[in-house]
Amino acid sequence: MTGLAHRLEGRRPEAPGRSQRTDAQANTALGAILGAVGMAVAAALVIAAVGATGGIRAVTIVAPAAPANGGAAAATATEAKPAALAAAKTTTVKAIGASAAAVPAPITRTAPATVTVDFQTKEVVAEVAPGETYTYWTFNGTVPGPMVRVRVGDTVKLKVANATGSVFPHSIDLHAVNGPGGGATATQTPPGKETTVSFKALNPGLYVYHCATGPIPQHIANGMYGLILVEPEGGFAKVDREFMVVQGELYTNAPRGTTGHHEYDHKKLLDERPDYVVLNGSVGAITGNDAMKATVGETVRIFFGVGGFLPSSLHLIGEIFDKVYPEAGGVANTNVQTTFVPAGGATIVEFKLDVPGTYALVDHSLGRALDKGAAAHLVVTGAEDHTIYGGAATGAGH
Ligand SMILES: [Cu+2]
Repeated sequence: MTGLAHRLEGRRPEAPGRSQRTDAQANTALGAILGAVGMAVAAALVIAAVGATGGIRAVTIVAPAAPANGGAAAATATEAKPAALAAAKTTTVKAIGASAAAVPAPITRTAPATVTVDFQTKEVVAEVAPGETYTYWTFNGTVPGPMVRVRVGDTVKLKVANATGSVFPHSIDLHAVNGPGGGATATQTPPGKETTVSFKALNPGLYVYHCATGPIPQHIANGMYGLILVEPEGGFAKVDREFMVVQGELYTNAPRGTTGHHEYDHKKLLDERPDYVVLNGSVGAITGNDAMKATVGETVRIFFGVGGFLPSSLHLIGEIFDKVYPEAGGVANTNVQTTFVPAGGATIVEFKLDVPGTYALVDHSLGRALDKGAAAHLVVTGAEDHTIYGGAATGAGH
């Protein structure tokens, strides 16, 4: 995918009700992509409440070109006209996306322990893109919720407190649990109430957690998912950087790019036609100031999960995963270009950085990345090595 140019640009102002046709045309070019602005997000760890701060973030399509054939335009001309949206709501959190750097530190203890994890479920209003608001349902006010890190053999005592201001009950199903509903049967929690559940982490690996209150697909689509890592005995090999990225979708009553307040659209969810496919909650959440950052020569590990319903073909443009734990299981593969991550699944990828530049982590079902938001940036600084890469490392927009 080295032919894809990355460009960092501010978001182009768009008229309300912009049709999808522009996206389709831009898509055929596969040329200039992925711009972003962003700001910091407060980290969110286990055993702690999470607060998010931040600002506007976006990925925009630039330089739309005429389609190579008229097919794409003709097909999209039949798309239903986007709904006129109500005005954007006042946001109750500045940025919904959890920081990719919000990974708890590796566990150094050599014996199991009892670990306390507190979740607060909160319904908040935030921007999915500038001028486009959505009512997210969250664990601790961010999407994804805080990453939990425990060790195999640990006993986890987990509390779910549903905020007083919530409208709906919520709960948690952790795929790391051996027990009914993954904890969901014990944690159905009305607004203003608390529930608890405990479990022993028997199986090492990286697991998705999500709300499991009906209608479950809606609770998940609205942002109620995250990752729990159960470290194996002895932990993982040491790396220089660890990041957390979780993919999800938003199904709304107007296409991405339509300003105003977007409402959940159940039919689109059933049809699996999301308007947004996002990495960490909103378009461009892991770009600009909030991009992942590393230095040439460093080793990087990304904990990646799919909280939503579309499987992800995870690819880092311009790099190769030296090691992948497929489906986050116990056996590693090596030298992988793209790894497949199922809905409700996860993976762990590791790689060493050889050349500086801006690298895009994408779902290689590229319409999701280029048009719908599923792209994150890794900014690598350091010395060039022209024996490894002889092209421009800081080309247009980098
Ligand atoms: Cu819920």
